Amino acid sequence: MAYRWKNDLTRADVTPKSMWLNRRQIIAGAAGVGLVGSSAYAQDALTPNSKSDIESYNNFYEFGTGKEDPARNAGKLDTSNWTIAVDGLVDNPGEYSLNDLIGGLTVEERIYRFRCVEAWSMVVPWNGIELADILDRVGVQSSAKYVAFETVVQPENMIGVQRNVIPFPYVEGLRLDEARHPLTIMATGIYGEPMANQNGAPIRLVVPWKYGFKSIKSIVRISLVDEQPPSTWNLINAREYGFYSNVNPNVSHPRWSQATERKIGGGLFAARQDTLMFNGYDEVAGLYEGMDLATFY
Ligand SMILES: Nc1nc2c(c(=O)[nH]1)N[C@H]1C(S)=C(S)[C@@H](COP(=O)(O)O)O[C@H]1N2
Ligand SMILES: [Mo]
Repeated sequence: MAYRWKNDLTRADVTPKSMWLNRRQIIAGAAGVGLVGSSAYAQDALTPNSKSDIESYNNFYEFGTGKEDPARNAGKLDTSNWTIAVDGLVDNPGEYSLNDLIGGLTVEERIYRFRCVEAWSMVVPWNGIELADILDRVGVQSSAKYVAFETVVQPENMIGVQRNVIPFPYVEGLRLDEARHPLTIMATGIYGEPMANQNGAPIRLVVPWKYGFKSIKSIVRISLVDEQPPSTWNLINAREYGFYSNVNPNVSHPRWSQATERKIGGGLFAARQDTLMFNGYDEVAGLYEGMDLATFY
């Protein structure tokens, strides 16, 4: 399968097929109109960001609203003896240790493009487990339709929680078929090492075709439910942040265009790159057949 990636594959193999084709199209297109510089730009769109980019420019409001705040403050997050409550419509509910939840499951490297709703992006080499494998372990009942997630709250360790910058706990959700899609992972590492606290240690969601805020960090609860669960940014401002939040260059945020993005790490004068439908992961399109993607944003 295209996205059952192994660590010993080449960069071409680890790039999602749609992105690879897309890149060739971009290069061919650029050559056709003589834009020599543009092929370098297309190549850059697929090059993983440095570890230091990924660990120093973050959104994690529990540790403050500035991009440098999480790197400065998340050292206080206590990740020892981490447990994850699994509840709702499951055969095996309970308070799982990390090892009980994911021990023995296949950890893969996934080099994913990551697009924040604020119109910046990165490419991140995650290490993680398909969420579907975890769902199989806990036994999802047939009446379940959505998966809800919740982030840890450690008020004494979280300056953003002390200052009440947004409502906590941070919550997110996916439709069950989105959660089961092979691209959806629970990440535990980056560049082959345990992930830094500011990236959502010890375990966070990664849904590469959706805006970054869907990829909830430092998860302590997974609930299988039959109704669409609340999601933090939708609760804060439903007009600006939908439940689905699929990356879509054609649907502007009320306050800015989503047609292009700035890749972090490119320097002040780097060209913006085009944002792609589903962030380039066209293989998810079938999940939304018959839905008006301008309405279900
Ligand atoms: N718990 C929690 N999860 C969160 C956030 C947050 O503030 N709190 N920010 C989200 C947003 S807006 C983005 S863009 C990504 C950023 O992930 P990164 O810092 O690893 O790049 O995390 C998402 N997950
Ligand atoms: Mo974001």
